[in-house]
Amino acid sequence: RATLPLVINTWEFQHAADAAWRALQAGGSVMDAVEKGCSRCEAEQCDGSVGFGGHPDERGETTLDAMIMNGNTMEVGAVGDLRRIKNAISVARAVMEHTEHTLLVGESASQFAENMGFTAEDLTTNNSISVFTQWLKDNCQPNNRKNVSPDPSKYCGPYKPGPTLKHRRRREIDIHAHDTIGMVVIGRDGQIAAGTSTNGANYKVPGRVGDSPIAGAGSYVESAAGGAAATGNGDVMMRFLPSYLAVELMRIGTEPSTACETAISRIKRHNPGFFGAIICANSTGHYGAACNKIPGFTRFPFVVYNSQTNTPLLQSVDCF
Ligand code: SD4
Repeated sequence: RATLPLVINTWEFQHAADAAWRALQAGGSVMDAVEKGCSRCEAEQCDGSVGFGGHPDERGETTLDAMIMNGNTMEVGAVGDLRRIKNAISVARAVMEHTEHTLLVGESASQFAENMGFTAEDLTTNNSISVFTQWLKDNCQPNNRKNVSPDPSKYCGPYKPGPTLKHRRRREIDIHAHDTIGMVVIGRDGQIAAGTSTNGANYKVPGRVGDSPIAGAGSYVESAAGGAAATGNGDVMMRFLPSYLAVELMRIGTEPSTACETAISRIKRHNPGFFGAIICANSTGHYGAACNKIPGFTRFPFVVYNSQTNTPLLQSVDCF
């Protein structure tokens, strides 16, 4: 039996679900709940994959992607490649509420955030510096020595015309260093909002933006149908708009877990080994999740908070 309200989010981020639930209990909107929940993860640096100090890019800088979507108005606010600002989901909401736009990126997004009163600060930490330094030493072989061909698997730029992808190092998301928070919140009256926040892929090429701030990819919601949020290898997943697909399937009556599985299957058809998972909830508060089974990733944990669980309850689904 499903009950409303419902908070559901990716991974073991129970504090995030708790923060979202409390926001609802305090009379906040579903948008407030998503913002509070994701902000909690940003402040706690959930898994090192959300917020400051995690997943440095190839130059050692941590940059953030986030989005928030209102399933009643279909408004979206998002930021990609945000620098020097910790609270990415709130900047995303400011984009939605204070501009006519949907997505701001890079330095200009940071400038917007500063103008909106967000504090600019260094997102690197001692930990991110030491992780980055080690990675550089182990993996990044500069292509600057005469008469020595660089090991293609250790190519880290500078990027010039010439080497094609198969000669360059492929950046895989480290499945043990997950992961993005994606959250769907349904209010008592059936209003739904969704959001995501992440520091993206490890050692990405600077400028890389993942799936998380892309509507339909990182998350998607329409109050009449449901909401979904994805996590995993965004470079692959964003090509398939899995959150959009899942919501459209729920709109025509597909059960949430089947909708989630179909969204994963669609990606799997072309990328059998991709790392990724999705959570789904329909407008009545039924929910599900699915993930692609690969070595090292066979179960996907997620958190559910409703009046039945009465607590941010950790659940999980077998990947297929
Ligand atoms: C990205 N989807 O930037 C994010 C990262 C993630 O589990 O979810 N990792 O590609």
